[in-house]
Amino acid sequence: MRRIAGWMALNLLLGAGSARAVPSATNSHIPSHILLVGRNAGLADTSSGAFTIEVRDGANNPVANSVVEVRILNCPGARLSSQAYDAGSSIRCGTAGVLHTTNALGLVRMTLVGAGTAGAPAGAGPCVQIFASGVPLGNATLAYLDMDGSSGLGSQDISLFLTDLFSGEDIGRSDYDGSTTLSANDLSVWLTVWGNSGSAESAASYCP
Ligand SMILES: [Ca+2]
Repeated sequence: MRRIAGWMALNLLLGAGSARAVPSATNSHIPSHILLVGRNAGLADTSSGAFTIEVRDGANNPVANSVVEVRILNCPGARLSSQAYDAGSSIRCGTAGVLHTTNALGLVRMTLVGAGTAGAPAGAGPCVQIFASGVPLGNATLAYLDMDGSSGLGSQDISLFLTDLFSGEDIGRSDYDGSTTLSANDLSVWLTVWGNSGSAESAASYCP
């Protein structure tokens, strides 16, 4: 009996050890492109913006209870909602980060609520930084459906998008399909979300 109790204690210790496993960027999976979305009925527009991150360690085992942070600090003109509007996610305004803890399978499903800033300088490239337990997992590009950050998706947003589209530059915030170039397909992505009444509301407030 004592021996069985000893084995159980050992297994508990081993289990606790694996929970503290170090995430591996090589074995983890992150999206290459993320859409920054608005809200519907007061909640994150998951239909347009949800993505999954899978955190695995060096032995390719899932890392449970790992805090994933998706930061948009380096994305030109991007504003992060000061509330997550997404169950299980929280906001760290200091790093413009959205936090979510992995489940037993090492998975998180997240949606980033926020917007652009009308008149902000343009940029391109993988400006989003993704971490798990403080370990950098990689970067992703980010496009903003709600370009002006007010009144959900509307005429000013499409006007700002068209300005980007006709600029001749491949501006990241308008690259909705994540192809790294701006084209009619990006317009199609925006119109599809708008046509389905997606992201009909902007965030109520943004990180300072
Ligand atoms: Ca808007």
